[in-house]
Amino acid sequence: MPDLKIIIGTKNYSSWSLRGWLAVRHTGLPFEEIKLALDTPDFYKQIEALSPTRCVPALHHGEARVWDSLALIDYCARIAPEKFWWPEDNAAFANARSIAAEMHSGFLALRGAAPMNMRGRWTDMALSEGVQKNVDRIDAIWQEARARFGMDGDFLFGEFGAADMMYAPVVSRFQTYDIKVSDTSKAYMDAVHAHPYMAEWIEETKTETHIVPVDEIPADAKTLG
Ligand SMILES: N[C@@H](CCC(=O)N[C@@H](CS)C(=O)NCC(=O)O)C(=O)O
Repeated sequence: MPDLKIIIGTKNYSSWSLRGWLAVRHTGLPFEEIKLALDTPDFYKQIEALSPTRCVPALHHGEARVWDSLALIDYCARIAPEKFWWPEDNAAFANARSIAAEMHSGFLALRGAAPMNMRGRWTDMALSEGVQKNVDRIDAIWQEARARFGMDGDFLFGEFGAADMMYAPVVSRFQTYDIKVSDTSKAYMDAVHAHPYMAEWIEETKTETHIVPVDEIPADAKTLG
């Protein structure tokens, strides 16, 4: 039984879980995965003993307990320091850490109006002013990182790392709701979508049958936000 254990929610919907899971997967270490059906009585019964915030993701590693996606990324970077997480260069690190924090605490309009729903597909959506502002800011973040720091690879800071983990669920949302972005961002989204860890996660969403009604917008919805 691996020493490392991650607790996550339903993969189709649990955006914070995806961030934490990508981090654990990126360590290259063996890990056990406990998946709880998000937003069900069973979830709340089981999560009590596993996470002090009653939220996923959470990570157990021996005596260590980690809750919250960003803390989990930091913890994984500590136990697998040989992998790429944050860029070395000072200006690049400042940018990477800032955009990760910005994702963690911001983009409330987008997060509220466009739940992660990997199996869902909507097209021709009109965006509210708040959602459009979030989209424009994210598009600018991705373009800037790719242009200034991403020249050695396909990801924000070249290699796949912590900042990409934080933005992976946004890539999925933009695909689900057919949100228009610049060509640079489109190419970045394709790279994230094709990343082997992401492909593994997406594959499993196809076999999940659990529906979270609050994360399903109406099939005929024409506006986000
Ligand atoms: N800030 C937390 C957010 C965690 C979070 O809200 N997780 C959701 C699932 S994606 C959850 O556990 N929802 C159940 C609940 O809030 O009761 C993080 O970064 O991990």
